[in-house]
Amino acid sequence: MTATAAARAAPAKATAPATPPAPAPAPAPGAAARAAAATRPPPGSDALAPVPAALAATLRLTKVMSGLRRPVLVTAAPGEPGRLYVVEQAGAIRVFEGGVVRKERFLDLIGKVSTSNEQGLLGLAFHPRYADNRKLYVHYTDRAGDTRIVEYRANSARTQVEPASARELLAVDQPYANHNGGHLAFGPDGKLYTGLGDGGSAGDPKGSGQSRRTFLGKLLRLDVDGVGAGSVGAGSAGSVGAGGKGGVGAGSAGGAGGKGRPAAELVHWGLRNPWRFAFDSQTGDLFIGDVGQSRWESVHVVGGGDPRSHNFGWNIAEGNHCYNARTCDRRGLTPPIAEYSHDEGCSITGGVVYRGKALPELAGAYFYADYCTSLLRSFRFTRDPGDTAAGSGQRTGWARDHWDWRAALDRRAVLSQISSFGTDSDGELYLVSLTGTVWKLERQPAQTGN
Ligand SMILES: [Ca+2]
Repeated sequence: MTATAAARAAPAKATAPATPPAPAPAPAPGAAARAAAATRPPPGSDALAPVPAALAATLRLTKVMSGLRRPVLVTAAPGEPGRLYVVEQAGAIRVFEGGVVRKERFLDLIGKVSTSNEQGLLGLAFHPRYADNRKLYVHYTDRAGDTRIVEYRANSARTQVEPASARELLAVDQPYANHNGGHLAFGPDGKLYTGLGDGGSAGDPKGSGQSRRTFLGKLLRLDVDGVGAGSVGAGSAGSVGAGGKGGVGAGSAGGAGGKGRPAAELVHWGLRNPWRFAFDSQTGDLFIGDVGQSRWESVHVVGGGDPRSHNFGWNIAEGNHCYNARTCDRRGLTPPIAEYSHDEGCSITGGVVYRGKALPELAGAYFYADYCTSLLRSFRFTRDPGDTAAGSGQRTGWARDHWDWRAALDRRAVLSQISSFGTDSDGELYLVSLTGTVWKLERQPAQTGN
């Protein structure tokens, strides 16, 4: 999210790639048809358009919480309808229920986390079987600024976390204070996914995005239910050598596996700062909002069940564009599905796919925003039917119904510093502002005029 102007100082020219596309591999039976399909977009356009007026007129944003301290997340726990958890960056998790934010903290890590602009308590996810096992996961930067992912268990009443239940799953050294990623979400495979930025500074000076020897600049996953000890190096088919040769992890505090720790697998790479990502609860599609450096903010999408490891290009490319060079070799890099330039924002806040009950006309719409300008948009992802067998480096699908919401939902321009999106147990959509406010997307009350 909050990359500073200083962090963006490195100049980069946005230039159309001069590199020709990679030569096609020898076709397998049926591959020609798939390749043809892969180059043919589905009906419709990916062009940005205002949300249809008839739809916009039925919706509104309603303020449901205020007075929070730098909130960065709202989420719900399985089996707890009517309750939301709010993460405050300084290290508190608070409960929202019955229209009020409870005074007592569900978890208090204040004093254990670092507090510069992009540091702190950054992520929270509940175990899919939380209703039975009361396990939850947090992602924070510790007092030294290094990344920690820790499992906790709630008390039997689920009113507070038991501090003594802490089990550290992953620790990664951070070379700089910014670009820490921080999100946590369980995937359709039951594994815990997290994103780490390139480590920080500007321009990825350590080359983390393109290095397979660091967890930085990656999307990772952990099998929190697996036996920790002995799983080092196990990896799995499709993992990018994470832990496999002991390469990754050797250079990271804690690294992959270790006593009581699950091995972390590299899933996707070439990311700069995947501050927020989300899975579509219906399709398993993965949406990653990757914060750009100087010119371009990107949304990457990987179809549910796609077994490949995608390289999204940083710091060879920034979105669809060469970074810091007129030409670059973008072969093997998977392009974003949507992007916008710094003429329209400065730091993307990846959102969620709407699968709620109240607004069925929004089913499948992925929302995202910009932290700096409160740009607010959505699109639907159409998976490329040919995108199954080939390697990383081709378009995974297409954006459709790409809508600009700001004029419709923020008529008085009150949205600012959008830090996150979230959903409640019904799948209804919330926007979180770092200024302390949480908004809910709702149906306008029926007009009862005379
Ligand atoms: Ca960092």
